[in-house]
Amino acid sequence: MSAPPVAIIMGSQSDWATMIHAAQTLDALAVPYDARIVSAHRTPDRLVAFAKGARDAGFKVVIAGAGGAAHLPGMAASMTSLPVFGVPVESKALSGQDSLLSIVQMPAGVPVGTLAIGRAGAVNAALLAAAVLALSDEALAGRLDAWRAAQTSSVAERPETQGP
Ligand code: RP5
Repeated sequence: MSAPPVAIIMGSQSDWATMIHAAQTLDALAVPYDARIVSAHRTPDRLVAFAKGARDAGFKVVIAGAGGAAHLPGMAASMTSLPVFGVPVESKALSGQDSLLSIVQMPAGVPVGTLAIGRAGAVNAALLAAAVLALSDEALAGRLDAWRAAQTSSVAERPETQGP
């Protein structure tokens, strides 16, 4: 059986609080995905097996979230030609600056599309993954347009006063 189009991989269970926002965004767009814990440091063999087999498994796009010394997106990208979007998870020690810098500065030849730190990056990684899939899926392109239109219509013209 073919894998769903999107793989969401993350370095730790603790990353799920961030990466669930990618999953929920894909849910909203009716894009199937598989979410897995794949650590570059703690489960390197699992990473190699996943990344080397991802295309043959049927995945089309990989979203990889990790924090701290965040090697997961880059190492995954080194072993697959699928598009890889990296999400820097906000770390406790350095607020995700370490994650961002670990992911973003890839050497020429091994691309990782790096998103913002934290929830915004996870949501946008899912939207980018959907946009890639929508290149060959008219129905999904329509759902993406509808998602954007709903976002636009949810923005009030003027701010409401809050609090006492
Ligand atoms: C990274 O180390 C993970 O991606 C996670 O963001 C970070 C901390 O992991 P835990 O110690 O919470 O498992 O590999």
